[in-house]
Amino acid sequence: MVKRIEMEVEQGGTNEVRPDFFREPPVKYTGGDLPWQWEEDGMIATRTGAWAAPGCHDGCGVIVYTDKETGKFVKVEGDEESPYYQGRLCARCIALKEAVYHPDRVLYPMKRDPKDRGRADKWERVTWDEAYALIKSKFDAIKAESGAKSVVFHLGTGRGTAPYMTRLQYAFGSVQYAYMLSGNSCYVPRVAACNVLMGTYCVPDCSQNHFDRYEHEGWVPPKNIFVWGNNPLVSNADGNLGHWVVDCMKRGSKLVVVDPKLTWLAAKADLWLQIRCGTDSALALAMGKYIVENDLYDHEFVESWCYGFEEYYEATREWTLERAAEVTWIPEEKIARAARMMAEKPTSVQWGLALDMTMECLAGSAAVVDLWSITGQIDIPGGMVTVHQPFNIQTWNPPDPAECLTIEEQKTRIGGEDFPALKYSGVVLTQADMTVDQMLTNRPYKIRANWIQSTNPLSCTAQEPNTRMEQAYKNAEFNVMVDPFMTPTAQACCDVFLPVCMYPERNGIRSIYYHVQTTNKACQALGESKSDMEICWELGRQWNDTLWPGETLEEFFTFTMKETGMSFEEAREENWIYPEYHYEKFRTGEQRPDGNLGFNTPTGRIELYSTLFGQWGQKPVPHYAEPPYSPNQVPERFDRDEYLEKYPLIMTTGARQWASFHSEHRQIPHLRALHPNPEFEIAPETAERYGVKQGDWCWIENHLGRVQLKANVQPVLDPSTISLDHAWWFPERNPEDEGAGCYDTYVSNANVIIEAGCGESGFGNNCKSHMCRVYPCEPEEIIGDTDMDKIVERFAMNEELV
Ligand SMILES: Nc1nc2c(c(=O)[nH]1)N[C@H]1C(S)=C(S)[C@@H](COP(=O)(O)OP(=O)(O)OC[C@H]3O[C@@H](n4cnc5c(=O)[nH]c(N)nc54)[C@H](O)[C@@H]3O)O[C@H]1N2
Ligand SMILES: Nc1nc2c(c(=O)[nH]1)N[C@H]1C(S)=C(S)[C@@H](COP(=O)(O)OP(=O)(O)OC[C@H]3O[C@@H](n4cnc5c(=O)[nH]c(N)nc54)[C@H](O)[C@@H]3O)O[C@H]1N2
Ligand code: SF4
Ligand SMILES: [Mo]
Repeated sequence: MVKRIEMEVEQGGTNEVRPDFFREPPVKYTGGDLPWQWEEDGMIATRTGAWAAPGCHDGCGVIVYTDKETGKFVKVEGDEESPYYQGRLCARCIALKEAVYHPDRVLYPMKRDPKDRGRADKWERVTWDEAYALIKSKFDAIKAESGAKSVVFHLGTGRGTAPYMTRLQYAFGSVQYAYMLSGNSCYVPRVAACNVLMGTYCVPDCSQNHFDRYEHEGWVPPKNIFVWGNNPLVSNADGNLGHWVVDCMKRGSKLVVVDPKLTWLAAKADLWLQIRCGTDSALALAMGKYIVENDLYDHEFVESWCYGFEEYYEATREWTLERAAEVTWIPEEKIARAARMMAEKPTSVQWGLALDMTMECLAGSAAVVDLWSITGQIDIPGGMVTVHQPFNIQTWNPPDPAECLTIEEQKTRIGGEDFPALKYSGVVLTQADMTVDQMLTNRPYKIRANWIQSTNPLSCTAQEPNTRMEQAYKNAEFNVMVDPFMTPTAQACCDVFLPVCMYPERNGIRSIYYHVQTTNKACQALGESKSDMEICWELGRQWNDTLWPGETLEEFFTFTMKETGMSFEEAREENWIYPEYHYEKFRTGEQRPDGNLGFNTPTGRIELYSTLFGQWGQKPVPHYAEPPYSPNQVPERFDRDEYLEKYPLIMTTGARQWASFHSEHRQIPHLRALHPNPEFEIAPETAERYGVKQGDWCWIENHLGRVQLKANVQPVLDPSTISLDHAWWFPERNPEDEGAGCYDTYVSNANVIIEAGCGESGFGNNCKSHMCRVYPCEPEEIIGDTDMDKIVERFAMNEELV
């Protein structure tokens, strides 16, 4: 049945991770009947993109209303004309005013003697010029003595800052762009898997590439949508608005949800696969085997456009329905039904973080890429459409280091040589765990300073924050924080604080995959706060002004969006710009820089058998690895039976919440009221078994320590599994407690009990599958419920500013 494929397409793609070669089709669609700014009821209405700060992935189209007389922020509303968002808005945007006028916003640059780290009372106000001069002199001295590589630049999850901070670090000369999540396991592994196998990235086609959306001629809704390890209604992550899934369901799409938890979407799904945490790869392999053996795959697509089908099939051979059901705990007939639905056309997959958060996540994501490839879903209406940055605008990816640094400088990137897969994510990051190791051990050389912008590793990003991350930062002689709020990381570890402004107070460019939109300043920034763009531009020009063309920041924006043929101001007038979208680009040569047919991979095809993985000494075909901590195994250094007797429960963490973006928004009264305390979900029978009642404060414990969260007893999880909030800290608590104890940073932070470490590709971690036990806290240990009256009082808007 399975035959070896002969090569028909041109070979020799490059797997370029930066798809800068794409020439946009000449057709551009701009839109909106209303202009970018107008007057309404004594207010000025400004159209903008709601990216950050405060943080969100999605940058929805909104209208910010400001007082015509005072210029002050009044309210924000959804932009109904915006094709992407169509007027939808979630709680975090609705509560924006409380963030803008928050009493705890830092409004002036500050410095503190490193010997006073942890002391809230020791910050001293300085001018921007003083702050820049101090940073420049410290960084320059370190560069002269130890090389620019000894300064690491840290950024958190995707927000508008990345291309500016990386340009700043390249202007200084450092290649060390770090992200402190163990195994860099957010989004970049999925992107790397796609780039390695397909030479491009792809997303489900919910019509978002077309400015006329669901009306677009030629678009059809997916027959089936798989929501796999993702909760898009809450997270709106990675360029997908959760509403689109529902919009497609209304137009007939069926839904398959792969999730250990009965989410809102799972409850509405045609098929819910309640998977055991960390076993997604086994499910994908079994579906693949079923599809091949039942002759459900797309013969034309596989024969013409895929490489290594035979080897792929071989890799799935052991994954009988029976074996997969044993490993994943999903009944055989459901796996078979899912496989049949996957093979129907068009089917698309909205995947998520759970696929990144296993140790062998690259292999797991590859197994899913293989499913949509062998069933021929690629670049067809309603299927998996390939995307890139429109007009090559660098608003998400950083600039290519090759444009800015010498080859020698580029080679110093921590983990770069050890983990070649890293650079295939398109974001040229260091390997997180090696970076922390080096910060801790000074080997092979000391990391002497850190620039930390838009990330809060002690409360959120880093695993083992209390025993690794904090010490790692403290081991450096000079740390700079750039954030709108004082955070535990800044309070415990930093020496200079640069305050950033909120999104209604800044200009910028928002673009992800489908369109370009400017972020438009609607009101003056409070105090002396500045945007990330301004800060990076002002300081970066002092190091190397050739990297920052233009006399003003807006001229620099015009430079970065030059392929639109418009200036920043002209683009603002147009509201949003969509390039014309083409399907099936692999059949027309649009998928490769050399214009040949096929895909931009070494074989010119989708590599079910990955020649690159092979070159790097990794398995070229997808495979499954049991999580390091699971009911079936624990690392060898433990006695397995003893460990599992002590810590019998599976623990997943970090399922997104409506009221917060990671560690943010805990200080916003209306949002805190929606979710006032750190919680974990537990099935009723498990709760009963461990003497836990609804609302009990409990310890969740394993060999790394214990954290305290409140029980939410819900029949949404298998009795074997509990699900913990992540990123909890308590901004209302007094930072007078010195050091990392400030804001009770480690009391309820799930990462305290998640082991740091990555898989063989350099990607992957244990955040969504670990082991633990649960027991109620003794009364005297309980941190106590959040007193909302106190929160409302403590965080009332700053009346002097409103
Ligand atoms: N246990 C567990 N841990 C996890 C996860 C999990 O699922 N489970 N998820 C992980 C994932 S996927 C990620 S991406 C990380 C996220 O980790 P982080 O990126 O660190 O998350 P945040 O808390 O959103 O961001 C930190 C800071 O950015 C500031 N900020 C917001 N907007 C801006 C801005 O525009 N400019 C600047 N300069 N600052 C801004 C906020 O005030 C906040 O203090 O957490 C990871 N941690
Ligand atoms: N409101 C809000 N939105 C956010 C964020 C936020 O903090 N708050 N963070 C942003 C960031 S940085 C990211 S990366 C995205 C992440 O957004 P998503 O990809 O949606 O990630 P999660 O919500 O962490 O997890 C999604 C689902 O995976 C399930 N899950 C847990 N373990 C497993 C498993 O082993 N297998 C499978 N198949 N499913 C599992 C969870 O139950 C959950 O329903 O959200 C972004 N958007
Ligand atoms: S997804 Fe929600 S919070 Fe994020 S920008 Fe859009 S409306 Fe605002
Ligand atoms: Mo993330």
